Amino acid sequence: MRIGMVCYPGLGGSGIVASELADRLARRGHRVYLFATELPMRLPEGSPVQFMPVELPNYPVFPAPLYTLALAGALERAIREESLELIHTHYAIPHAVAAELAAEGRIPLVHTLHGTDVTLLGIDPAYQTLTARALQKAAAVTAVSQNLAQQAQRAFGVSPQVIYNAVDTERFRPNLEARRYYAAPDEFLLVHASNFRAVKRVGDIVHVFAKIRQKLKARLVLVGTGPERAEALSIAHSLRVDDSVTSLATAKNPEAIIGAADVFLLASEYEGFGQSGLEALACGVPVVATRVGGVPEWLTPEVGRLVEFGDLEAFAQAVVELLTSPQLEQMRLAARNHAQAHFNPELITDQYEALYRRAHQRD
Ligand code: GMT
Repeated sequence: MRIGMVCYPGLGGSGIVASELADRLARRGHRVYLFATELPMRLPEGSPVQFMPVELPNYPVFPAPLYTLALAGALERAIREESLELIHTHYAIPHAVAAELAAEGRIPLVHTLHGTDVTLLGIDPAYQTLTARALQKAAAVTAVSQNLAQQAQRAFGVSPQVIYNAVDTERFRPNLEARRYYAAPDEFLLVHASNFRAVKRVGDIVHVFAKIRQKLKARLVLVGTGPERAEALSIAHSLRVDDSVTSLATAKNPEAIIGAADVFLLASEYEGFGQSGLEALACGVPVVATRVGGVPEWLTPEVGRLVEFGDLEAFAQAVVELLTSPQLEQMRLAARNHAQAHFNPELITDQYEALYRRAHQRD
């Protein structure tokens, strides 16, 4: 099939999911065109996917570059010139509307909802009506968790099929030999990785870490960067734990450090899924996370702990209990097995392929 895939190229999980899916589909023999404003960071090197840059011409008359129109134009050209047979967008805003503008009913559209495109932007009156209309007209809508599918029903009046995210367990694997680069032999190594947006509550992670430090010797490595990074580091300074916190802003190979951790921390206010936590499980690293959004759908008691959002005391307590538990080693094995068994990339690609076939037949 000739598939146009659309995503944001940056550090966000939706771009990762889209790029890796595009790559796997192309390796199965589909012709896949990946549309984004820059080469997506996690598109594997040497991938057979054809990157289609979305140029953003700006003119002084525009208040800002017209991304939706530029993307719609690029998709429309590819429908004619590359004979696209289906478009699959990741993150509904504004991709669902742009694809609808481009296709005008000529080819089926599939949209995958990821999180804040429903819970934050999806309820903003500036975007809600037209996005709902585009999603309702699509051949298929998917969501990355049951929780997000329910939220989408309320926000947009659609009933998405749930297709969970996958994790590449070849790439995300235990890496305990690297532990010595990040922590002293007598320190536990705790890791958080994200795009440091407000919803990730990285400040809470630092507060939790300060509580853990009162009980155990530990080091916190913060992987990635974004708007809240400076604030998180300033909290570490004010709580006098900055000498035990390492910030690694570049995240080209997050698996190298995640695979060396004892426990992975995720304190988000909401997660449509929580891809970084699943990547930690694949590395054999148990996760302590807030009970929000789609997180409880992959974080079971055998592989980690759920705590109520905002209860920092309980969060710290759960981490200390895990680190000192005789079951930690068993949990590490269970974490990797769980990721391999339930979030296998090939099985998840099968689900998308089946969906594309149905969408095409329906059209
Ligand atoms: O997590 C982010 O801030 C970025 C965002 C995105 O769309 O790039 O991530 C969302 O999609 C990921 C992939 O499906 C999910 O794992 C994240 O949970 C989701 N983020 C939120 O819902 C906050």
